[in-house]
Amino acid sequence: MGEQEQQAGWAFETRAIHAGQDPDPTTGAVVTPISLSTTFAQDAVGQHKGYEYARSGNPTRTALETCVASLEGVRHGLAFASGLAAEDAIMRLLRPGQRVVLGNDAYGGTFRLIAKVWEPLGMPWTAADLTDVEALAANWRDDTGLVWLETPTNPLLTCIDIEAVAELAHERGALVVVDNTFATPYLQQPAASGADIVLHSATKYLGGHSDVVGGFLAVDQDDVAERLRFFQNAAGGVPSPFDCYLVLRGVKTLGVRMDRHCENARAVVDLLVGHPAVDRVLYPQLPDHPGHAAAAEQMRDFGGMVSFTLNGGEAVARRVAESTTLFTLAESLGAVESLIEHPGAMTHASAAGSPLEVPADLVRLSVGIEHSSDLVADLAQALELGTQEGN
Ligand code: P1T
Repeated sequence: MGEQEQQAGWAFETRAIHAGQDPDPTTGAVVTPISLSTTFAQDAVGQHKGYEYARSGNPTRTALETCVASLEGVRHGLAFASGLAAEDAIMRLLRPGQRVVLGNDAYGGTFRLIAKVWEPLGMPWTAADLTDVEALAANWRDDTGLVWLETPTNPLLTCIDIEAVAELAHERGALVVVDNTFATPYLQQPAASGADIVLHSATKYLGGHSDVVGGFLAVDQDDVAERLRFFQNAAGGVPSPFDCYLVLRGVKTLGVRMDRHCENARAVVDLLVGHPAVDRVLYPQLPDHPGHAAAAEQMRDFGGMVSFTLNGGEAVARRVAESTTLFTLAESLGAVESLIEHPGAMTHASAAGSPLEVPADLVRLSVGIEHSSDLVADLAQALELGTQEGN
């Protein structure tokens, strides 16, 4: 059995630790070395050991690309300097005149890239409710080149039926991008449901420790991967070897971290549901949540992100976000420590006035892996404080 076939037979947790990460053949080092060389010796002109120049590829990046591609169940992995650098490479697949259909809830920076950088260059875009595939079909425009969805979405955590969207998009000749940042490949593997390109902000759960910015694309089709790899090298938005090492280290514990994130999120949801200060709780496990059925079908568990709206409106939402002590008021998500934020004024401020604008009374939690009782107590006192001060 070849090495790749053997690795493909391993379970997720085993591949996270071993795929692409054999002991170093020269020293036996068990941990993948951080290979800092920017250039590689050639035996004769054009004769090399697989590496020429570090923007085009370096051994630490190869280890990361091999590992995460294996976790997503595809043949090709491409690491980038940030999630947005990865997204920018995707947009380069389009020709002027080709349209992007973007889900009507998505990270503010993704909206900004598509609407403020690429639309002026000639790529039109429209926002769509991708939970309604019939409406998507009815409103389909022939110039559509890409359907771009997050599931669960940021920050409303709506879940989209990837298979249904992919079937329609492929019938009509468009590619499907699934941003898998919130779910991670541990909870959901979009390529198996028909996604052509699986996207990550590796800054989040893959890295997992709030100490590295990175992006990742996982692709099965050779021709799509080849074009993206050309853009990765030609435009040069690549991560450093140290960044690759940090993401690779994070990925080793992805499964155990995600189990705890999900468990802690449930404890937080239990506090929020029925709390007098809380209006709506947005979490895919809740039976009345938009896309709950899709989430139950395509995800192993429901993730570590929880959003909610407050009865007292924006002022109370801001005060609650400012009243926690253990949850840190900060942008970003997906790391071991718990974070709280006000998307309308923070991560999604760039979407104000657009179809992707988020509710002003919304608070988003990235539930970390601290002990759940401490998290619940912190949030309970913040809800108390946030509402009291409003009186
Ligand atoms: O920050 P960067 O690594 O460039 O990734 C962008 C990105 C892409 N996709 C999703 C779903 C994201 O959430 C992000 C970044 N999001 C935040 C910083 C945030 O706090 O929501």
